[in-house]
Amino acid sequence: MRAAQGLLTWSCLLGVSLAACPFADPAALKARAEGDDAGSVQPLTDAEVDDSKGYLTSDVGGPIEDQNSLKAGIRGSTLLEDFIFRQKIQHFDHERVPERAVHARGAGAHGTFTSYGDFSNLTAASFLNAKGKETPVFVRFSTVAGSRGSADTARDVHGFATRFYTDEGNFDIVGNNIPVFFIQDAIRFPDLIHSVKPNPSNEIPQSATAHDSAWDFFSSQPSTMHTLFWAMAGSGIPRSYRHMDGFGVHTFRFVKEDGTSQLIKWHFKTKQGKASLVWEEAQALAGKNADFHRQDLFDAIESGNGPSWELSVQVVDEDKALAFGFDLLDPTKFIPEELAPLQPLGIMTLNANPTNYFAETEQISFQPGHIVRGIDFTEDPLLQGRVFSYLDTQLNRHGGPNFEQLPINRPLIPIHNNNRDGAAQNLIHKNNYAYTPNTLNGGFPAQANQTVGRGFFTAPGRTANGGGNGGLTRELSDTFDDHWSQARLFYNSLTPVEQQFLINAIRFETSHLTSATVKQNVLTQLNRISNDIAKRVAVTLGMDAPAPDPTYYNDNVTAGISIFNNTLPTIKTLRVGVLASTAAADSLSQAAALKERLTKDGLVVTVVAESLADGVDQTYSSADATGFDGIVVAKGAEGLFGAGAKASPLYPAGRPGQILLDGYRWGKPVGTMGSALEALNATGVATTPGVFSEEGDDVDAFAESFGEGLATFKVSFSLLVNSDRVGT
Ligand code: HDE
Repeated sequence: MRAAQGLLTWSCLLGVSLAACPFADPAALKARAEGDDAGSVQPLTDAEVDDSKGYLTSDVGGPIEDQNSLKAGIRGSTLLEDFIFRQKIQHFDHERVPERAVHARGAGAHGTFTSYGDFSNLTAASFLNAKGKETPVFVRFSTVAGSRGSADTARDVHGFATRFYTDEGNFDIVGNNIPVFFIQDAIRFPDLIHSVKPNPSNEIPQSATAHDSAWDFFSSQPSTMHTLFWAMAGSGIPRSYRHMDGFGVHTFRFVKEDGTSQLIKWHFKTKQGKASLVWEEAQALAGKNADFHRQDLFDAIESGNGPSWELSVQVVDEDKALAFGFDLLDPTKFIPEELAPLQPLGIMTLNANPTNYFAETEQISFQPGHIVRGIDFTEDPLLQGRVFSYLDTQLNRHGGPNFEQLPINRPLIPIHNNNRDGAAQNLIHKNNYAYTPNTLNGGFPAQANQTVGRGFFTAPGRTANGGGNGGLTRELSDTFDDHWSQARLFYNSLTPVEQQFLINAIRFETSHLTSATVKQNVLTQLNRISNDIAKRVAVTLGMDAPAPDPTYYNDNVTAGISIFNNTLPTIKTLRVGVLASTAAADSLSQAAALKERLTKDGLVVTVVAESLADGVDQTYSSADATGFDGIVVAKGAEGLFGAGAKASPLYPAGRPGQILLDGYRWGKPVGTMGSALEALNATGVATTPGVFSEEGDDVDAFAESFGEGLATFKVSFSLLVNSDRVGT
């Protein structure tokens, strides 16, 4: 076999038999290069372990007889000889890998991306080259600052990382739910993260920025202002992963088949509509259900209501990189939709939960460097650093260079290269000539290019110096200097209620500060965005606001920013609590009727009563307003509310009223049926917008108006734009 191979190579080199020489004929080279690659790899199913039958074995297959360790006599010490014991405990001791340095807390799911058409007029990327073409995806959502066990509803930027398993390799968009970032140069990332993470002395506070060091950094590094405003508004506390958008953040590049390229920004627009929690609710949730977002995603997919996002791009010619009054290489800026419309490319739907959290969600190793043919980078200095950082971090997490071989990381197409060995090598390479160029393996793996193998290429016209003079420098371009105009644009584009919530959030965070210098610096920065904001925060801090600093003040507004200004396109999967009483027979029967009717709209309905009687799903001992997007009191339950309510030993005093009142205070639609109207008065809930009272028994009529309330989502806030809560 070896001799024959040698013969082929030599005859090829000496030109004796050109027909036998793969280098000579591109068609032959192509045929051989692609010959054994037919069909795609199925890494996940190939790796599945089915324990539904079989005997317990050790890691090397020997059957295990029982679960006791081997001892020197029935009461004697455990023997070193017990390799079964040692293997089991040792494996357990090594069960964890280092958690992600940032974005440690997250949840993910599988799905499919379907292209709307052939976009070869924009990019050579193969997953976008045909209408209806389907590409498997895995998406991982996350918070940034918290550790792996932290609560889902911490106020934070949220990760939105998507892997496309394309037929030309893996492509990752490692994005966030906010279209801009805190800093402009990757070298500052460790500083940002150190400032945000808990105090090194006592590791307090977990997963929170309401502390001196975070705001010290924010106010000393004003490039953070714009992203900070997004994080302090609704995007920092989304209702669920399903109700948030995703963004690539940096400007990337689409490269066409002819090598020409254009600049792009990636957008994932949620098909569920955007929705957010309110802060107090998020805080309560952190204690009541730390897995709130994880659970929501899992349940939606299990119930067949997997979420969808439309993937779009904004496309801009390279010579317009500075045309909008900011630099497209500056990741603290977004392009308002009015300046570059969103061009939809396809739809992504998540439809399968991971089988094993660790194997899939924990081990997936996203990298901005995972790009495919047709997509390229820009000189955004944040992106440039990320291309290094993610590979480096995966090496640390997985203890070696073979993590791309893990089932969740393997591309669906075969891999051929000269990378060899390393910890946990899973592949058995047959080629003994692991170098290029070679003759001894017939020149394989062959080098791809435009004609054969559809080789990866960098946009040919790309310049490396961003139009500068190419001299070495450690400066940032002065086109990156304006940190305040877009923060103001963002603020202007919110509804007054959301503006108030943003200010409340800054008040909450800065009220935790102890350093007078930091507080003063925060006011200085806020004042560059708006004197009104600075004043409203200053009053809470008991300080004087600085005089107006109007250089960057503007009245510009842009679409697509407000969360409260939208009606949800679907109310399916939202959760309704029906508060009923076992003490009144018609209460439970009406609760059942409400449940039946609301379930028809795809709502998830929970009937709550004093004890788990027939038709009761949850008790007042365990239920609370965080569990519901809307709350209805069924008739006959009114006796459980208010000061006059008969105390029950079954739950803490006042629980039913607390649920109703919390729901109302947190902007959820609340409603009553018939006599239950009394519950409103008893708990001090006024009949204002957001409160739906049906006089009679007509559950259909109730469901209709209540459904509209759910679609408005934070209904009482959305409607009470001019309430006395706003503008203070
Ligand atoms: Fe990340 N980031 N990041 N980041 N990032 C990581 O990589 C880093 C940045 C983002 O679900 C780490 O695998 C640097 C911007 C997401 O697995 C790490 C810089 C954006 C995820 C890392 C940034 C992100 C990460 C930690 C500044 C939005 C989670 C573990 C140059 C566009 C991915 C890991 C997942 C994770 C470094 C800035 C998004 C340490 C150095 C900007 C969604 O490598």
